[in-house]
Amino acid sequence: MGNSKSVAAWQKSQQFIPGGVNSPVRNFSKVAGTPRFMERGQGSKVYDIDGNAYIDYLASWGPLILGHAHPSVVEEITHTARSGTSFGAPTTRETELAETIVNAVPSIEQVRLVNSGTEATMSAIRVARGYTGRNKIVKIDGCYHGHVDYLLAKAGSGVATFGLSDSGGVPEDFARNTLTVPFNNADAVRETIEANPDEIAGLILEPVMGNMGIIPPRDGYLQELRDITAAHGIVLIFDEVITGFRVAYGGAQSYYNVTPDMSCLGKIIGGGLPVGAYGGKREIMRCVAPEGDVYQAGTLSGNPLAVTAGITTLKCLAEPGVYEQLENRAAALAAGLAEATQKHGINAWHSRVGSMLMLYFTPETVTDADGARTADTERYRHYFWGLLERGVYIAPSQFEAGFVSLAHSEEDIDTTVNAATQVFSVVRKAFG
Ligand code: KE4
Repeated sequence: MGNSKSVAAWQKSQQFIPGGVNSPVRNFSKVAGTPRFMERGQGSKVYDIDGNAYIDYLASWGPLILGHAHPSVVEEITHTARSGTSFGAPTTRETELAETIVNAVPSIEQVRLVNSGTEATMSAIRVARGYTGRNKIVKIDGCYHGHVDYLLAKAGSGVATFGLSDSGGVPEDFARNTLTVPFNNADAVRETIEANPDEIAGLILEPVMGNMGIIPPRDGYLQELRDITAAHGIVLIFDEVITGFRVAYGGAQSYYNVTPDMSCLGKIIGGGLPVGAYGGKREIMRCVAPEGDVYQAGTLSGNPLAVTAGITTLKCLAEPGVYEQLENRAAALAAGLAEATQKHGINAWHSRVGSMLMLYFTPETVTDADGARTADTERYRHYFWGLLERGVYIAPSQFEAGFVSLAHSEEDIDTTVNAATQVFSVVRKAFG
């Protein structure tokens, strides 16, 4: 059906919006083509304005674990909207979502709802600094925590996609308190702490890296970070904006059985509407205004519509058998893709944790951001377009993640593997 309407829409959007998009990674610049303007989604599919249908593994970058336009979510949002959309006053729904999160996530005794993952991580770090009275933060090379000024150092996601080492517009002294270490290397953390005695407020990381493709923690790594930070009074912060309610109902911290001091959430807890959250031990959260002196606020924080979408989504995820289905579907997809790359002699590193997965076109083993950077992004570009032309929509960047939802059927998985098999034969020919 072509893409003439998306071409026209993009030409127009670029007149009014930088890059024609409201978030950089949407603009396909690293796969060199016209972004597809989406009209609607239903279950595992999205449909662009030219009428093309795609099996969707982007899932709006993670939130849509139930699939698009889930009937319960749509019904509850519609019902709620009829009573008003925002009051700027407390509602019992916010308490219901907070209680659900507290009961699900081991590290969280109290939680503050915000409007994005960026707000969540920014606020968590401010709390860690307020709680410890220290200034420095340790982050992991390749982890992305949203567009927080001082966390854009060596970030993943769009920063990596666009080959930026940092972001423009961030004064040097903003990043001065940010120390960066490689993933899966506990000694580097020990050395950094020794070099900055009693100065480090917090260590923030994605427990499974999801913004340089998918990179799992090596056995024992998270527990080592837990032990090191506890020994030095450093607040350990798991950024579970992607992994929260994704890899397990209790997030990566329950999947790996390591409990941080604070956690950040987003994406899935909003069910496709804007919700972020940060929380942790009650002793730490007491610092947050109005109870404490660490200020954080938001006009639409805990918004009734967004909170309703989140509550409904988490209720669906609490049903028996949900994570087994996600595991089975994602495992079948990963196995099919691995078989297809082997069949066509394609050097690829396959990585998956639960229903989030990615393949890297590299002969290397990927255990940190440097390993991910060995991936052949030109091959990935061919893979992306080959799948899109065959009705499969994956992340338009090697440095992102793919997501399987409860709406993906066995037929969707078979169709995807067949399409990938065709693409790998083309890639093999194109790249020898
Ligand atoms: P938001 O501010 O985009 O809601 O969340 C920021 C964020 C924080 N932490 C992690 C681990 C994240 O992955 C994100 C956002 N993820 C990116 C893509 N991986 C969102 C897509 C985009 O930037 O448009």
